[in-house]
Amino acid sequence: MSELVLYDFGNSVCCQKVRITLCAKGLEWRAIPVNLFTAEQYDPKYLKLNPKGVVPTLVHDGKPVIESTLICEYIDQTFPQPPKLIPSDPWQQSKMRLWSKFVDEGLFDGATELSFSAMFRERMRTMPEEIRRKRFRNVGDPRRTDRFKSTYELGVESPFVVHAVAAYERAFKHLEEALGESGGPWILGTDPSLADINLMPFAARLDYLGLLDLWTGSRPNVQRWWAQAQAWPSFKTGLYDLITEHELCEMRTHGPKIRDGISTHLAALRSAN
Ligand SMILES: N[C@@H](CCC(=O)N[C@@H](CS)C(=O)NCC(=O)O)C(=O)O
Repeated sequence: MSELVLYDFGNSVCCQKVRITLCAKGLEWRAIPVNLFTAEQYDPKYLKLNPKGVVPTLVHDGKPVIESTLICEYIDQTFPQPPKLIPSDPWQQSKMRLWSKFVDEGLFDGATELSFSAMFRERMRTMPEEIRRKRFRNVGDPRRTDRFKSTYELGVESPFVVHAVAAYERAFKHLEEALGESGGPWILGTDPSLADINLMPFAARLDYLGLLDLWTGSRPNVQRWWAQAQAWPSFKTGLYDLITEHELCEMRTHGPKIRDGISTHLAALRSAN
């Protein structure tokens, strides 16, 4: 019997991708929490497993796998029991991987900036200076420090929040079209794949922040996809059920405070296009 250990952090969107994948494959795992707010990700022992100092890391029988997109692919390939989450047809595979790219090339940073401007910023204000400095620290990615600092200082007026709004707009525009072409209910057609799993935590984050309808209001295919995703048992067990009441309450309380600012950015973006 193989052992799966997931280095994990509560409401992390990247960890949620991995947990949904594990649930979809019917796998059990042992979670080891890494508290990002007390800098546990920079513990030298953890950095040996994940040199970027980020979660998730999956350790399978002693072998560490990093990067959530790669972890999800690793799980599907290592545990071949149904459901198959990577399609076997190469063209379908390329369509599936397009969604990993949407996430890794914009949506992940976007979700971080929106969450940061809405709620982590509030949390950081009340932190002791020493801990706050550690939050700005990074292991070799000065772009992340720039983003964190800008959003900490400027909130919703940070240019990185504008980039976040644009990344979500590109993704949802494409999703509406892709679902129209595949006929749904999932991105590639009749079965859920890693394309859907990749996207679920990013839609969920907007939903819990009370912002999702800004993007889905005029997109009926996306609305149907989101309803279907929420009803999928692996979404419930891998994401929704693992969010604490406190985390849900934090998102629901702080999200609406940035809604007007986000609407303004979105309107400006749409009228410029
Ligand atoms: N590309 C990485 C990104 C991982 C990542 O940045 N995870 C966030 C949590 S969602 C993190 O650990 N951040 C570290 C921090 O906030 O200090 C992946 O997909 O695994």
